[in-house]
Amino acid sequence: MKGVNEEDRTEGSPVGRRVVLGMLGLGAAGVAVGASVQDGVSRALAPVGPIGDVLPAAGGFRYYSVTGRVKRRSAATHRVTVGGLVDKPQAFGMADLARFPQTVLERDFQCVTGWRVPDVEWVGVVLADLLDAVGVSPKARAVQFTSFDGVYTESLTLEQARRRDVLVATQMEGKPVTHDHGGPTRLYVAPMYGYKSLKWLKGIKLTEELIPGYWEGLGYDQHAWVGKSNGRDDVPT
Ligand SMILES: Nc1nc2c(c(=O)[nH]1)N[C@H]1C(S)=C(S)[C@@H](COP(=O)(O)O)O[C@H]1N2
Ligand SMILES: [Mo]
Repeated sequence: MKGVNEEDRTEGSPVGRRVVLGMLGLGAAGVAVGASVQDGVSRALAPVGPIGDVLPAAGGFRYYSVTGRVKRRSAATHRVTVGGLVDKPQAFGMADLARFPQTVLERDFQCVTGWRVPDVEWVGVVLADLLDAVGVSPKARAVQFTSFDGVYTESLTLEQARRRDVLVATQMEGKPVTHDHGGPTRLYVAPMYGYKSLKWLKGIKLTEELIPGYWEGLGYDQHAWVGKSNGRDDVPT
């Protein structure tokens, strides 16, 4: 019993995250770029612990927020904007999103720090359908996502973003996505690790270049396929 608890605690701790960073190749980056990168990452990761952004949540999830508490947005007034290299920038409210075909995906949700929640059900609009609605410019090669926490960002190549298992999620486990899980709208990138699934989604921007996200800037893989090697990477050239 004691052993189980201890292991569980280690997975979400700063140590756990550092070990995983090593696995993802940060060790190599540290060697190549110099000690300052490693120091920077350690400092940045220090708040990732019981004090700051890791709270135990129901059903095996942890609530993550690199910014601590985030101000709530009411579903009635919340909008997701889609802009950048598009023909017709638009802001979608919850009622607008509800008019698109709804997709249900049930998958394991996996964080790189080791925790995994089996069979989580998400409902939302396939991101590709939103992209088609605004019309993507031929110059666009990537998509950047921003959060109304004001800090967290993520990105995908346009090819990744057009997969049918990438959603703007509005429901999780049969209910509207809760604030703590990133509602009213959250990105859900089913084939990748949890850090790609940006919470409190407010902006979707088509870009020419792939702009690394929050954790990528700290050494995480841009292409975070679960259970696949980097052989599937498809960086735009
Ligand atoms: N805005 C924002 N999105 C985020 C994060 C975050 O800190 N801030 N953490 C990411 C990570 S590392 C994981 S594993 C999942 C965790 O989702 P949860 O908080 O709903 O459990 O959210 C991802 N999206
Ligand atoms: Mo994560």
